[in-house]
Amino acid sequence: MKLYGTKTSPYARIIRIVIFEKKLNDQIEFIWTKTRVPDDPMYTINPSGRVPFLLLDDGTGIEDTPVLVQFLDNLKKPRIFVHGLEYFDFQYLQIEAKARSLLDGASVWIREIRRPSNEQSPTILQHEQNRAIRLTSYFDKIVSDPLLNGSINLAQLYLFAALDLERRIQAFSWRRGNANLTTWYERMESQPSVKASWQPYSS
Ligand SMILES: N[C@@H](CCC(=O)N[C@@H](CS)C(=O)NCC(=O)O)C(=O)O
Repeated sequence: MKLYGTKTSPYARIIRIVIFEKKLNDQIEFIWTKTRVPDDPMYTINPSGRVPFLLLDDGTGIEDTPVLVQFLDNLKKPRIFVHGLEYFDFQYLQIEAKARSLLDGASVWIREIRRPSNEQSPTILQHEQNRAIRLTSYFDKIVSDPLLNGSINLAQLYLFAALDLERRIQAFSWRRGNANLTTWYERMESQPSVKASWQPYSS
């Protein structure tokens, strides 16, 4: 199996963490790729062109972070991500949804920053910055919740991957005023799977 991702994709980072958590790294080759390439031959097997994308040995493929987490977790037992929590625990589901909102919003923010400056929308930049401020402040208040500190789950990974985008968005200075979140992020950063999944953006 091959996992296609870019070094800058926070979603690909999440799947890399999952692969290291599940100790599947000897079965899955990481392929660093480029997205948004016109006429990319990959579009025949991955029509959306999005990463992370897992190419299976039978030539078919899987995309989308939550689907990939379920697939990989099911591939090798015991399951550590899929254990019922995500189906029935609405408190957990809400935390996961808000963490995903932070990541999705920050991803829109980066896309806007990366456009030529005369094409950037100040309205979108401001909107995403405001959303990120509200959500990081929310998470600072609830980050001691056992769901964000117990056994690893997708909510924690969405939140971590979103906060990690401070490396790419200068204005995303979420640490200021969010001491609890800062401590939480630093603990996550020191986890072996999180460390193993790290890539510098430049190389
Ligand atoms: N919903 C998807 C989002 C993945 C996504 O947006 N990936 C970005 C990179 S961070 C991408 O592939 N962009 C390329 C494009 O839009 O063509 C997931 O959860 O995996």
